[in-house]
Amino acid sequence: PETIYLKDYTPFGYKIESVHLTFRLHPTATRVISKIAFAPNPEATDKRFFLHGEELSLISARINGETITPRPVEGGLEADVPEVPFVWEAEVEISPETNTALEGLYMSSGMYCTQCEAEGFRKITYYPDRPDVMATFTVRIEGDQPVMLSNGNPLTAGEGFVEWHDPWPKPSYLFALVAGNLVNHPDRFTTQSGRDVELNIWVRPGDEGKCAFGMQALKDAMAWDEKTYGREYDLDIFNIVAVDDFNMGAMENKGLNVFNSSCVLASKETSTDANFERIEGIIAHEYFHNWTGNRITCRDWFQLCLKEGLTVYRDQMFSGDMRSHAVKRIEEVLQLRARQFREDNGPLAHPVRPESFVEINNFYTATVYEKGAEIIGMLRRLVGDEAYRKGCDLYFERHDGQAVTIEDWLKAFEDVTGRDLAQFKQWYSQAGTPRLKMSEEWNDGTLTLTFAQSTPPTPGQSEKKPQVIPIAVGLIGPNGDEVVPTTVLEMTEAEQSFTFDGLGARPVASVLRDFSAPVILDRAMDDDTRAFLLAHDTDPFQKWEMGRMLTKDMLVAMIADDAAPAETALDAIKTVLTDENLDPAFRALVLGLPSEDDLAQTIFDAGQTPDPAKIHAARKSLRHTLAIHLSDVFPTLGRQLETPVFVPDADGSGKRALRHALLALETLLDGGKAARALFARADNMSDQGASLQALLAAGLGQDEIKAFEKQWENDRLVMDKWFMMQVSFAAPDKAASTALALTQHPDFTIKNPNRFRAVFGALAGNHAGFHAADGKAYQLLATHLIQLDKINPQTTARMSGAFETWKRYDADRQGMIRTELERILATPDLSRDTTEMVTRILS
Ligand code: B3K
Ligand code: ZN
Repeated sequence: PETIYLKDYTPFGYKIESVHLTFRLHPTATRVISKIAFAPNPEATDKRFFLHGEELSLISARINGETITPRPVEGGLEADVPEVPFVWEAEVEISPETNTALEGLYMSSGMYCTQCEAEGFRKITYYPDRPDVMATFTVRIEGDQPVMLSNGNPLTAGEGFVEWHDPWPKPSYLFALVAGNLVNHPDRFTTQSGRDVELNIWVRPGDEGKCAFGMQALKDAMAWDEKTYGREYDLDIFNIVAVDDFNMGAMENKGLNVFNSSCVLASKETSTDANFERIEGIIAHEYFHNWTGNRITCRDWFQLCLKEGLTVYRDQMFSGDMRSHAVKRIEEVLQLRARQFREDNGPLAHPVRPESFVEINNFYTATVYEKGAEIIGMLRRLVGDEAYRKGCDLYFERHDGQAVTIEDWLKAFEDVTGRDLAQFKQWYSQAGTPRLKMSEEWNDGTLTLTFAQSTPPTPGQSEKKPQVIPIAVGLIGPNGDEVVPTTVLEMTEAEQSFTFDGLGARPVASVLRDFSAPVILDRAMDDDTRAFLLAHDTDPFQKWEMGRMLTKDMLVAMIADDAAPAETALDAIKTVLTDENLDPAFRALVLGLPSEDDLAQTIFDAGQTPDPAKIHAARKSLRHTLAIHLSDVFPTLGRQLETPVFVPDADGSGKRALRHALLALETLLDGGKAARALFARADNMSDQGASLQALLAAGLGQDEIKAFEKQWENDRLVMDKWFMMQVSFAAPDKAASTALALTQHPDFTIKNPNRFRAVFGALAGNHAGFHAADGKAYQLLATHLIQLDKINPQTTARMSGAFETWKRYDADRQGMIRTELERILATPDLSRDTTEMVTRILS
């Protein structure tokens, strides 16, 4: 397969004035008739008229009304065209029903829907399917479906047809069409300038009762973007549709967002607190794309982080405002470390703005999204809140209606601040997680902090340059009072010192507050100092981080030499846990132990080979010790944390999170009594799911698993949880056989990405089970990836990332994984998506 390079970018030879599309819907023979007004692009030198097109049957093509015969070429067609404006017309036939890749126009539960980002529009009609070609679309849909939707505002409707017009120029990846038997949950929103907007969430009949929460999230997001960024909605209607078969979370098509039903449908009976939080965040994310992505889009796919990193940053700030910034930041860092650091420290490491790709869908990664968002956070910290807002305003004003680059984004901030952001820009081009080594010196009232930065080599990048690292620091005096509030040190050199003088007594430095940069801080610190900061730090992130370091070190010692858990650490955790002045959600996070995957990486980074079975055993043993150590506080705390009425807000979910964390520990001691009681009386999925998980984690719960299935057999989204939990909590020697047995269940299907992920995502996430010494889990996953690749390359490629950490492990495991990866690669007709991923993982 061909590799595409950023350096090869050239503009398309033609501009588009308008696009008219007619769809005659049919499950296996949909006709798409296009009429596109082209004009030569004066800024382009390459005048080749090439239109992308894949899996299309061309019926006819015309230029200025005259029938022509275009030349078929790899990935599309070419034609000879006039050097003046002309009209292109084509009719093609496509088959939505047999489109199992869920890209282009496909069918899900009897309903037509589309997914065009990144390059799906070329499976709908011949078109310059690249983000820098923007045009206004008018769409006519002919068919007998009760509801037929496209982008923009409704134009006309009649017997068997509807027409839509989108006045805002957009690239083809934002095109959408939905048609089916849908019902809506309607609402309205008035924008700050007085535009009255009709809002709808469209779902399958029966799901109407699960839309209210998503609708409120949408209205909150609309109001937030006006208040925080001055950005207003720009059409008369905003539609959201829930779809069961979807490769990712959701899609920001202009005026017609399409959602994986798991990311929009919510009810207290069927959704956990974590589901509610995620739904709120994703609805906001897709809505925010209307400005960061749609009105201003990417020049080419290498600039993906321009819209994704920025939009993730925006949704993170929104969620923080809606809930708690402290808790949200800790959750973000947990995610970043679990997904992005893992990626950045393995064979799939790539810059936030990659320089080449084979299949762009493989670059919708934690690095582009999450590290991309961290870069925006650092930029804001460096320029300050006011200049950040001014820079954004300038960016919106200057580039509205354009397809732009990271350079354009940064230029807006250079122009409002007068700063040179050249070195800062390296965050976009240099892959790998920087290591920041810190040492300190105390001399007569002066504290000197010295930092040395280095980034290990990553694929294709052996040499790394120093980056700009904002290090937020505060100082805590010996009596626990803060003597220097947060200040941001701006590190630009490979090694650099910063001094604080005029200090009375030697303070303790709180470093990298709020996780001010996505780096790995290496700092020698004893348990007492950590316990001190855990008790006194005013920065919630660092406070949590100290607890995390205490438990991590304790676990690493237990794994290495079967050491007993350290009393200082256990006591420090208990103190935080029982501190009623602290948010329960925060306390729950302090009680959470580092994951087995995290421990494996830590052990590997320290130069040792992680043993998954030992890691699992140590974590289990620490959980048991913690349970005993905390058992005297269970009754009182449990009572304080009751939430008689379920409200999925920060307060309610925080209390439940802590109560569930305690319940999981208690279940290790009481034979499942408390968990069974909660399971029996639960009136919401948070309680029901958490009690079932507590039982499963303790090796109990088989009766409850049966009851749960009986209760929820007709609810797909809840059944995904049922599949997932059993694999996630299976004992290491049972994980592969549990997954295999579940694939025989009548409700298992590899065609539905949510169901496939429920079983195999859970298998890959069960660290000790996935890495069980017999290699059965590796084999099982590889076998199913090979099957899925024929049906859905995108999800296959994504799931192959389960193997990305293979070089951490011993020679036996590496050998077994290599065998499986080579087996996948040897599959005849393996997709471009999976071929690229597996090749990179193996390299
Ligand atoms: N932009 C889409 C992701 C498209 C993924 C294509 N494989 C959703 C989002 O980030 O909002
Ligand atoms: Zn996005």
